[in-house]
Amino acid sequence: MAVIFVYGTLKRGGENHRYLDGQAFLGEGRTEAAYRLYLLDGYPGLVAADGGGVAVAGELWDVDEEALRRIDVLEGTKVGLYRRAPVRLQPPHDQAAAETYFYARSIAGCEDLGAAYPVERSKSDPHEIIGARRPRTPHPPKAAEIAIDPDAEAEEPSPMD
Ligand code: PCA
Repeated sequence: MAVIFVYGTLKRGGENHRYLDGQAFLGEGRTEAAYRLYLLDGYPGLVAADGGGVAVAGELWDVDEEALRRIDVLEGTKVGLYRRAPVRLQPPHDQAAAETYFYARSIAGCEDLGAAYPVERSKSDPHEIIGARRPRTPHPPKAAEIAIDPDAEAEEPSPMD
């Protein structure tokens, strides 16, 4: 048996969750704030951060050897797509000796997902398969995109000043 931390398509409701059929759900969890999450080709990739890491949300599962082997194949560990290695988690899972799938290729140009991958972004969304548009939640503007209005009135000085 092995404990894995899943943060992407393997989560409950995710495109590849069936790979965890019959395995034991141990609970939701978060990594230490030492990682970053990027959107690759419809699925996410976790990488170790050189500073500026976030606490990535996911799930802990206790899996048997057979399931682990199948998931290794799915994640392309032999072909260098992901690498399964120990991940540092926050309590109460900090002693779980969990491993996760680190993305092993370049994340250059990939969207930064922040601290979580919403499973509904999975590529197998039927709306996307039939080429229809589906509503996306708008991204919050980045700080640099929020216009500063130079004509905005300065606050009235208070009579106490
Ligand atoms: N599957 C694995 C790694 C990335 C992905 O989409 C997971 O869910 O953790």
